[in-house]
Amino acid sequence: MLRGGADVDELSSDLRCALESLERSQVEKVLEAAIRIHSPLEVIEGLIMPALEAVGEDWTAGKVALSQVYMSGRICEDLVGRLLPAVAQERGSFPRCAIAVLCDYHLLGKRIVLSVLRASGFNVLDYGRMEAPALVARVLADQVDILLISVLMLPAALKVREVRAGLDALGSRTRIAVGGAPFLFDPELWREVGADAMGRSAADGEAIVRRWAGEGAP
Ligand code: B12
Repeated sequence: MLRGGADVDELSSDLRCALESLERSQVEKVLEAAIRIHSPLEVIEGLIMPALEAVGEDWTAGKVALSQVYMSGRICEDLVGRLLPAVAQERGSFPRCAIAVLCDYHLLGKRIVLSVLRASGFNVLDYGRMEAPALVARVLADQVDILLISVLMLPAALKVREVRAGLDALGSRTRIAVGGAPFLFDPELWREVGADAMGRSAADGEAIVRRWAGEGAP
């Protein structure tokens, strides 16, 4: 999302170093420099997200400890909260949207998607983290039109099937949009678990909701 160039490469590598060494003040400095040139969403999706993914890869390769992944996630969660735009004017009650993290504890992606949708004026219920049966019950009780599900673990992604089956069994017409790492790793997975759409970013989430709300191209 960020335009390439020396400044972006430098910012990316500075951010990754600052995160891995857990120097919060340095992370703040890099983000302050980035925000002078780019929009908050560009900074989040073009810099923070890839930096966290790189930290995750370094953990997989045994180069950093899980505590570093955890702390860098916490630092980013906090700073992203400050970067996200304030809630904009609401558009009214249609479509009724809700968002949840299904069965896992990776919460940052959901938080960003939620904030972007709210900033665009959509009234989105935040269900936090839920298991599949409780999620189905809640969606039915709230008569949700669009359910956004965020997952970062493959076993959690497979649980979307349970949500779909539970909703179908009770005659619900709720549409499901999914996002998160397993769907990025396997681009066909969203169809296999019975979702109606998949988004790679918060901006995609907004585009999906707009389309289903009848605001965009079909
Ligand atoms: C930070 C992190 C953690 C932190 C989470 C902190 C927190 N509060 O969220 C901690 C340390 C707790 C953690 C723990 C674990 N983690 Co972890 N973690 C990560 C890491 C490095 C980054 C995740 C992140 O926050 N990214 C930044 C956010 C902004 O990105 P995002 O969530 O993808 O969301 C964006 C898009 O995907 C999209 N999006 C997301 N959801 C949705 C939904 C919709 C509807 C739409 C449209 C779009 C959308 O928009 C978002 C904004 O742009 C990833 C690496 C990766 N490649 O993702 C591993 C990763 C997800 N973790 C992994 C693992 C294995 C674990 C642990 C099992 C480790 C362990 N052995 O204990 C535990 C499990 C915890 C659990 N049960 O949930 C694996 C998952 C593998 C898999 N596919 O199953 C990954 C992929 C690392 C790896 N390469 O192996 N983790």
